[in-house]
Amino acid sequence: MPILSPEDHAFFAENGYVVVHNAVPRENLEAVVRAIWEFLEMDPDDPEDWYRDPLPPGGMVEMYHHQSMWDNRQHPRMHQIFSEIFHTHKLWVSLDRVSLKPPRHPDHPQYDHKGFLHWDLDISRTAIPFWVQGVLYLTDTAPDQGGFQCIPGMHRIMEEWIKTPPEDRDPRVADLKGRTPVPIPGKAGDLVIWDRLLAHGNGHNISDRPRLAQFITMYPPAQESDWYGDEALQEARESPRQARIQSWQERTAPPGFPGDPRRFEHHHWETAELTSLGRKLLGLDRWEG
Ligand SMILES: O=C(O)CCC(=O)C(=O)O
Repeated sequence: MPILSPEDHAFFAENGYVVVHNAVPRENLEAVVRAIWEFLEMDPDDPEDWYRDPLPPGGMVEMYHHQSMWDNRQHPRMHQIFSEIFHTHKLWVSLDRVSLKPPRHPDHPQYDHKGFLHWDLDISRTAIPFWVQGVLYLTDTAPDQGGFQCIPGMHRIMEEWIKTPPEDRDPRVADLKGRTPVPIPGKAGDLVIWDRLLAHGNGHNISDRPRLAQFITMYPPAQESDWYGDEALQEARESPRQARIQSWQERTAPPGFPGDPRRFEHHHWETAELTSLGRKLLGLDRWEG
């Protein structure tokens, strides 16, 4: 039975994003949350401990391969959701990070990240193939909690917008004139999938709780360069598949990601166990046909 309804597909076409509830079980979410605190070597119960290295001000956490993250990537429901978006089950999963965006704190102005909007591609490019990004909410996320935000529907006007660039436009930074970002609140377990043509980012956390999320997307393996970008793929040109496998096995950053200078995952954790689906989503086993 399909997970996405005809209404979900219509909403996605109209707005450029869709929210899918209960993408994975609650215990999976809790396991990633525990791993994030362990990785950061911070006390989840002591907010005074959240504003220091290795957490960068924007809250992007350079952790890629904990077993709990892989359990979400290889969860059959997660795979089915992306299969319905791409109309094929032969997909690879992104090796992406997690986010912990703490609430603003008067003593730590450098962590008062106001939020942003961008695209993860150079939108001055033409003929951009369909591709999506995704974020899994690990905890309930209120509109003021620094979670995902976007300009709904902007993907529909991008073709025209790209054709008429002002001289000074940075091709990855959204021109906000007359456009207001909309925060997308959600429950723990919600998966937001968005068309990459949508200007998106995350907001200002003015609540009293941290925002926690895992970035996950899937894509047909032939679209690998859409994930890494041409430059990073160049590094892995010899074999993008081998680069993925090595990143998983060694618990190191995939090509194109900054990585963690402490190499915490490599030193403290085991290589994640993969199911037969997980092996295919990584590229360790090939999809038939
Ligand atoms: O934090 C978010 O939800 C959005 C992050 C983002 O902009 C991205 O993954 O490209």
